[in-house]
Amino acid sequence: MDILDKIDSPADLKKIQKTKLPKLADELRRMIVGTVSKNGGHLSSNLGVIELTIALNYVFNFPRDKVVWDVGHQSYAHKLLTGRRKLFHTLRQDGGIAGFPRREESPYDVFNTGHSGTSISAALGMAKARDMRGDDNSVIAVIGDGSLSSGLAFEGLNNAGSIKSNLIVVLNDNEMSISPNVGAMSAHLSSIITGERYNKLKKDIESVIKAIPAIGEQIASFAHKLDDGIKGMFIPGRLFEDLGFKYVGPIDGHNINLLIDTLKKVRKLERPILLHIVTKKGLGYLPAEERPDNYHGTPPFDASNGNFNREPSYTTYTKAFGEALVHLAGENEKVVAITAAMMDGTGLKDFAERFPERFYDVGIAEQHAVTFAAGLATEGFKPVVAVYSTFLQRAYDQILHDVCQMNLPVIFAIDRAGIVGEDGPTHQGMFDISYLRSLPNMTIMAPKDENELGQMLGTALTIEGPVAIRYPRGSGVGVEIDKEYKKIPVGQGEILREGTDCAILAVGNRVYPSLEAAKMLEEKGISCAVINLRFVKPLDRELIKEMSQKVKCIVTVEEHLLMGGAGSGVLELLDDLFMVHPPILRIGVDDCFVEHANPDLLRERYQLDANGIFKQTLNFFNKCQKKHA
Ligand SMILES: Cc1ncc(C[n+]2csc(CCOP(=O)(O)OP(=O)(O)O)c2C)c(N)n1
Repeated sequence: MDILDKIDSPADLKKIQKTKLPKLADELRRMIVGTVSKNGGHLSSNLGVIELTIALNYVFNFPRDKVVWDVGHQSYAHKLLTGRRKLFHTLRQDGGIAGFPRREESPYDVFNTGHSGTSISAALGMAKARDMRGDDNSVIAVIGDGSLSSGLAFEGLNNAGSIKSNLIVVLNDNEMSISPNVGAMSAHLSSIITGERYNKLKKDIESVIKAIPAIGEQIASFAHKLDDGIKGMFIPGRLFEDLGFKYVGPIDGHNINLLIDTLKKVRKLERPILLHIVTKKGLGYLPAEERPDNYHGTPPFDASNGNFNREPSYTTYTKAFGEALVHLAGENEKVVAITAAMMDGTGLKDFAERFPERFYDVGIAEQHAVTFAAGLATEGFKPVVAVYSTFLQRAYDQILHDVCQMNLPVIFAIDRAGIVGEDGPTHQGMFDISYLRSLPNMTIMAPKDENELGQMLGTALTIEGPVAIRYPRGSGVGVEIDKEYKKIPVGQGEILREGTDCAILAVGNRVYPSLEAAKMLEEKGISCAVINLRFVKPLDRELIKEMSQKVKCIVTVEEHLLMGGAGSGVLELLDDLFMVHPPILRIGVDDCFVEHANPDLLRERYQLDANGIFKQTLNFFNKCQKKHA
């Protein structure tokens, strides 16, 4: 890495001759492929913006100038050029550098991102702050064509165009979201790239003119001369111009010199600019070029051939959900599946192939996905919105206002609930119970294993109101999947183990570790019951009441934040019942954002694994005993 090794800041980059920059791009690519193949991470998106990142750091004076990376999954080259080269091998590891921009990590990361569509609004805020300060630094938002489909991005564009502040939006168009991009905006952008819109219009006009009897041919040849005029009327990017932006492009996003020259020109323009660059996702690493979706967010792989190192040991929850949904949709033609640009991630690929007429990928538009589902539900359909816990946060008002208030039967299949690991605090699914539990009409379930997930989905389809099923990222526990989807009585937990000293009330993926913890407690002479709550809302009042009359302490366990979680629900319930109940320990994560690290390590750290549950329960039980002694 002859050139990269000499770069510790953008000032070092600026000393490098322009002719050597393509070699630097190669070195950055090698470094990124090498590290991501070991640590996992976002590969394809990063490989696509190497030249752009070099050009931005070459032209602008960061951190006085500011760049906001939308989603932030493409910020690796920026990290490498802005002083984090020596730490890059720690990418996404415990205590290492984050996979997304972090203000806490570097002054060159001016805004933390992780969720799509925030860059334009944040950059506009920074631009306005600059104006109010009377300063003259540049502010740039880099946003992908996929993220441009999110409502927030449109809100930002709409406001930026009318405020007329000096702001540069770089639209990185690779025609991909995670999978190929969808929607009308995406079609609009492709028509700009291919020039189809203009060519089609020209052909249409010519054929209309030629059809005019006698003089048609003559006018057509005259019209040829007006070609430039017609082009001017239908310039690419007209949409952005109408929104108040100066549109520049489309230009080749891998031509460093062209990028540098263009950025130098547009930085002088004192108005909102939309620079449209065209890039190839995964460029420079063949397996990622051929299948950019496979290497969008990837586990470690063999860099020499792109092969993935390990398959999950058991069926994942995602796969079990996808298979159950296909089965249930085969029996019920009202079942419709909706994803917000996460077809593969949420396990809907088979559904999309089997029932294309009942499958909707709405783009990165969680708010729309939920209200769209609500509309379908008013007409008697059974929409299933498959979404990651963290991204559903964005659609809170839609769940409240458009689903729960009308008590509509929309099913939320909430994947990646709980700890997700290396993607860090923007992606951990730690809040869904709190934000859903407070909503009237909402039923919330959490399966203990991949088999129960299918049964809960079947059960959800029989409930005439909104239902959320939360389940974790990754492998199930390896149980057999039943052929039939048995209905679970609504609001009923299950006793998995009897006990008289304490009772653990566990949620979802914490049920099995709680069973292990109970066994360990038994070895210490403590008799511990374990309840699979199954329903976080409504809670099983009778069972919880019965348990609390029987045991000396109660422990709730959930992979979720404590505040407002299932444990809070149990406390509220027992308090509401006006009964004298035994002391309650709530196990979960206490009031913090969970950082990036391996999920098992995080579970150990937060004492959510079997050993942690055992230790916390033992301490608590002993404390309670002393108090009563
Ligand atoms: C609100 C939200 N929903 C879903 C995602 C998951 N996600 C991460 S990147 C991505 C695709 C982004 O596409 P684009 O902006 O075009 O960037 P590219 O990866 O193609 O460079 C998606 C859907 C997210 N980060 N935020």
